[in-house]
Amino acid sequence: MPNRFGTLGLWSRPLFHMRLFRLGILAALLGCSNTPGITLSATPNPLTGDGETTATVTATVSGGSVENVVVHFKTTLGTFTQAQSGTPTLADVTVGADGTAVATLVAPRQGWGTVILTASASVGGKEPSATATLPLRASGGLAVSISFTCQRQNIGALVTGRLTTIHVLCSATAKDAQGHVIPHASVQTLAERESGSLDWLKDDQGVQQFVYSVRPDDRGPKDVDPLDVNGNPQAVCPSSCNNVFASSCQGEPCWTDVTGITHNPRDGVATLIAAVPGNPGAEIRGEPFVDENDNGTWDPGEPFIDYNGNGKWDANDGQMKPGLVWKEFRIIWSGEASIPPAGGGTHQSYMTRSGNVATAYFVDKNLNALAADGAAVTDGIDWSGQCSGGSTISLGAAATVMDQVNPGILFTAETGAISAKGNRSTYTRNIDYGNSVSVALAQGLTSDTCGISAGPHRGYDPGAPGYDPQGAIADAVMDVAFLFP
Ligand SMILES: [Ca+2]
Ligand SMILES: [Ca+2]
Ligand SMILES: [Ca+2]
Repeated sequence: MPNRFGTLGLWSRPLFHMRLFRLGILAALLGCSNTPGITLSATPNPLTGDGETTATVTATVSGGSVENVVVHFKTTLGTFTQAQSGTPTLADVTVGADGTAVATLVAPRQGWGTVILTASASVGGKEPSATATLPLRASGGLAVSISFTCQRQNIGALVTGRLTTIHVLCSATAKDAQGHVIPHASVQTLAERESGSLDWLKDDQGVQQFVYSVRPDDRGPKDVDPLDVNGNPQAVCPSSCNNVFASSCQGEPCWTDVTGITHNPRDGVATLIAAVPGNPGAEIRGEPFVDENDNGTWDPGEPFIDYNGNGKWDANDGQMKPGLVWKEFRIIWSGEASIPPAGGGTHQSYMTRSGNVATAYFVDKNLNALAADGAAVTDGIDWSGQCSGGSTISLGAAATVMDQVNPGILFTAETGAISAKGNRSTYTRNIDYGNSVSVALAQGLTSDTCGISAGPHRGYDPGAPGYDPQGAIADAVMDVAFLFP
């Protein structure tokens, strides 16, 4: 009412003052002489961190008129059902006649630590506030192991001009000391910086499902230095890799573009983490962290979960104590086929012929295999050919089915780490597609030059429950001329 004072005409001011006077009497009758205050409580305590259980958060305002008083709730973890879109950790609730305001907090998917709740309001010209803490507990008990995988391990997140969000279904299963699946386990996730987000979808009979989403403006995995044969990073791509496919190129293959960026397969590898509260002693890897540069240890800037809340990453100290059990999953972000200009390239897709077999090798700018995430056997390489001298060329197949299983980089099944770091052969698997070719020379010719074309068409967004696959691409066609026979 006071902020409307300026809009009142002179005639109404006496009336306004009368109202203030009456309000003052009312406030006095209600005990306005008390200092305005607010108290805060939450129940149940502790709260089960399963992403679904709710806590009732009650603020009680006293010491002044509660009419139209709004309590501002805030939480450090979880979300309020009363929150406005975009600010899930804030909620404004008007107090009732009894002086209380009630907010509903949906638990985070985190089974450890403490939620800190605050409530504040403007009462009787004061701004009282209160804080309450609400411990979280692991849903279904503590784990000794966790598994974590996604349905695809190579997605087209680096395709130039992509306008749609890519979705992939990922799942995590936590098991207890008896080897039983823990239902509704408090599995939380972590992703490499600027490399998409993992959102919990549901508990499917103890399997926690997450949707990994990559928006068009997610920048993607960190540009990392290529590794040498000993697995050590090298700032400059060695000249022995001037042709990345030559045997002289040892270690991780790489090339340097005109802007000075080294392109190597690990530039397209994003790491995702799932973690769950573990039995004392089950944590043996330290606090969960995203090893963006693949050196096996945490480096400044790498995302981590600060389980003990000391503000820094901690390695396992060998002590038997509670901690997080965690697992990473590495997923390749790949782009469109890197097609060489006329004359070829030594770090781009290429084609060879040996006898009557033509083989096309397709890589993206980071030398990674192309994502093939369409419906089963719908991703393929289209082949065609023509001879300049009029000979007849036949291809064994007009289309070759693309590999939808192998992601291109060889990952170790147990740890998800890149297999045999520093070994070139582990970075360039399954990039080749072959086709048999036969040429019937035109009459009078002893040889003929025939062009062979190969071009992939594929889906690069697998989709997830509730999200249709959207990304499809016809890569540029690679044309190479060979002299036959
Ligand atoms: Ca690089
Ligand atoms: Ca690291
Ligand atoms: Ca820490």
